[in-house]
Amino acid sequence: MSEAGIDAGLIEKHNESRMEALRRDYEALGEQLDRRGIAIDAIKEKVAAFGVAIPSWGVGTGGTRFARFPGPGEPRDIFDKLADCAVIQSLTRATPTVSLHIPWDKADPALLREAAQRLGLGFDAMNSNTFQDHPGDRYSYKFGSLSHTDAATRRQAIEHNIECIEIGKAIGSRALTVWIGDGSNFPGQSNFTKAFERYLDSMRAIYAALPDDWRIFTEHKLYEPAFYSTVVQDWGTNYIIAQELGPKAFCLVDLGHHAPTVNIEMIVARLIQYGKLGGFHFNDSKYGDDDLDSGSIDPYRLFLVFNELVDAEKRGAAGFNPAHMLDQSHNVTDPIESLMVSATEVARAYAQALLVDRNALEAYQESNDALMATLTLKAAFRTDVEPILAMARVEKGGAADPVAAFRESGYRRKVAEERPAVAGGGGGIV
Ligand SMILES: [Mn+2]
Repeated sequence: MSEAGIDAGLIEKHNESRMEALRRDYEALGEQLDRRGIAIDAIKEKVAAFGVAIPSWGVGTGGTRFARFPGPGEPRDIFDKLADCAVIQSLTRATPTVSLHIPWDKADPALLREAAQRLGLGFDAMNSNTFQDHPGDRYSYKFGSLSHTDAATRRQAIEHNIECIEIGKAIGSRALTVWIGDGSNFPGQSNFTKAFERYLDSMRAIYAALPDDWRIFTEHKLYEPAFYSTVVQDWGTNYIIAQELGPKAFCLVDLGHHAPTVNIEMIVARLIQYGKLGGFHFNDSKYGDDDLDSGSIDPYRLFLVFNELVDAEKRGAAGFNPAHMLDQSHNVTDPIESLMVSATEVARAYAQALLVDRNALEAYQESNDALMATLTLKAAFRTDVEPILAMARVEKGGAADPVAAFRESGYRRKVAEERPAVAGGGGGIV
C-alpha cells in the first residue's frame, strides 16, 4: 500500500482477470449504442472527465440524531480523512477533490496543501459550521447564528465564515458553502421577516469578503434542527438570497433537503434557467434528510436530475457550471465503500442522461406525445452503462470493481491497526 491510496500493482492485478469480460461487454454495448446513433467512446470520454467531490466528514461514520456507532480504522483527523479520500480516488478515478469542513478539519493550510499534493487531491468548496458551538467561541448558536437576534453572535458567525474563506484561499479552494440551522421550534418564537433581514445583512458581510474568482453557495433545507420554521427553508428563499447578494452567489441543491414528493429536477431546471444553480450535495432519502447513499432509494430521480444537467450542457446554458459534491452519512456500511458506490452512481446517472435521444424527445414534446416522450427517457435509463463506467475507470488507472479491489487490498484492516478506536470525531448531518 502506497501512501497515496491503493498500490497500483494491486489494481493492475485486480483488473487483469476482469479485462477480457469487460472488453467484450464494452464492445457489445458499443454495437447496441451504434444502432441508436451513439458513439460509445464519446460517452466514455465525458464520463472519464466527470468528477464528484468527497465530503471530508463522509469518510467517518456519521451517526443519526440518536447515536453513532464508530467502525474500525476511523480517521482521527483531517490527514487520515485525506488518506481515505485518496483511496477512493485511486480506485474510482471519479473523486479528484475533497470538500473541507471548518472547524472539524482545521489544520495548518501549508500542511493541508502539502498532504493533498502528495495524495494527488484538490480542494472543492469550503464548508462553514455555525450550527453547533465550538470550543473557544464566546457566543452560543443555540438560538441561531447569522440570523441571531444578538449582533455580537451574528458578528462571530460572520467572522467564522470569513476565516473559512481565508483558509480556502490558502489551499486553493474557490467556493464557500453556507448552511445554517437557524430557525424556530415554536410558532411565535421568531419573527420570520426580521430573522431573514438579519440573515441577509450577515450574508452581505460575508459576500463582501469573497475574492473575485470565488463563488458562494447557499444551501436550503426545509427543517431540522429547527422543527417549526427554518430561515433558509426552500429553493425560493435560496433564489432570493442569491439574487440579493449578487453575481458570485448561487444556490446549492442538497437532494435530501426537500419534502418527499417535491419535484427536485424541476427546481434544478428553474435554477439553471435563471443562472443560479451553484451545485449539488448528492445523497438519497426515503422520508426526510436521511443522507442515504446516492441512488440507493430512487436512482430514477437522480437520472432525471442529470437529464436536466445534460440538457443544459448541450444547449450551452449561460453560467452553467455546477459543483458536484456528495453529502452522505454512513451508519451501517464502510464509509469508503459507500462513497465509492455513490460516486459511481452519480457518474452512472450522468452516463444514462447522455444517452437520451434529445432530438426525438423534443419532437415528442412538441407534438404532445406524452407516452413516447417518457419512453425516450426510459430507453436511456434502462441502458446498462456499467461497461462504460468500468472502462473509463480502468483506462484512468482505477479498478474494474472498486469495492472488490478495496476488500482485496486489506486497507481497512491495516488502518484499524494504525488508528486506535475513537469515540468522537466530527461527523454528522450537514
Ligand atoms: Mn448538504
